Amino acid sequence: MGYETLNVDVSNHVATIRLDRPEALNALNSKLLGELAKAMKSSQENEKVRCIILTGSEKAFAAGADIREMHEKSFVEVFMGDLFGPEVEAMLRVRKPIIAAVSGYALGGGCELAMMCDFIIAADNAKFGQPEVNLGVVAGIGGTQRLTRAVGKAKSMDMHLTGRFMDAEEAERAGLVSRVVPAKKLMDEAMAAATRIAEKSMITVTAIKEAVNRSQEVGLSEGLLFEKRLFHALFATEDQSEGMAAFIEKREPQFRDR
Ligand code: CO8
Repeated sequence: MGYETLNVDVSNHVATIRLDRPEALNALNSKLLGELAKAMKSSQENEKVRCIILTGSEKAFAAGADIREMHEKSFVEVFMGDLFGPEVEAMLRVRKPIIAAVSGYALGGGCELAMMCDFIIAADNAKFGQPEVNLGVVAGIGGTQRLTRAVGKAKSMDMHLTGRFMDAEEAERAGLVSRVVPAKKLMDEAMAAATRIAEKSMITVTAIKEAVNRSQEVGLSEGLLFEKRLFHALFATEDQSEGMAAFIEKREPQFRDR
């Protein structure tokens, strides 16, 4: 499928979705978000795809929601039109792992989009921020909630209230990103991680994504019960028998998603 604002490539069981609006630093307009929702849905449905990488350009992952497109909208338009609601829902419906490979600016909706992915690998030139305060608004697609869960209340308040940017090193220290790599190696590192995930059992990978995401929604005892039930349930799969047999026989496992 051809897109105007994205490039999508599928190779080695990995779909790489690249945001491509260089003239606006990949600002998220309705066209781009609509296409992203479609690309995510088709990656979910494509049996060849076992992991997804979401990335932007070297200068910008995404510099936020498109301010030019938003600035004249009224409350009634955005509220009744549920601005970006369906597109965000589409992202969150993806059950395959999504890695955000972030280089340059990830601001506002860009930072929020990266946080909707399962983990973030940052280039050493990455800059994260929630500068909506400068525009007279608050984050709208998860910033106040996901950033706070990721880095804690103090730093999240600091970021949202001052609108300052956080560099990659601070983002790693704070727990927003899982690793920082040299900008030139970003896509190689992201692809290596995605390929490694793609080799695992999709059943196990899907269960892990569900369990870790559950930890963000429920209390500890509910989360622990959910995890234990999944652990027990995986004993019904051939991939569990294969994984454990391969360890004992000192060989690589051959997972078959069964
Ligand atoms: N929207 C529209 N256009 C943008 C955006 C944006 N968010 N960011 C950059 N651009 C455009 C610029 O207007 C400029 O276009 P032009 O050349 O035609 O003037 C081009 O991209 C290049 O930008 P700059 O010249 O500004 O580049 P600099 O390197 O000088 O600066 C910055 C880069 C620091 C990233 C700067 O562009 C900037 O501050 N951008 C805005 C960042 C921002 O405020 N983001 C938050 C937006 S609000 C938001 O994301 C809310 C999300 C929730 C929505 C939920 C709805 C329910």
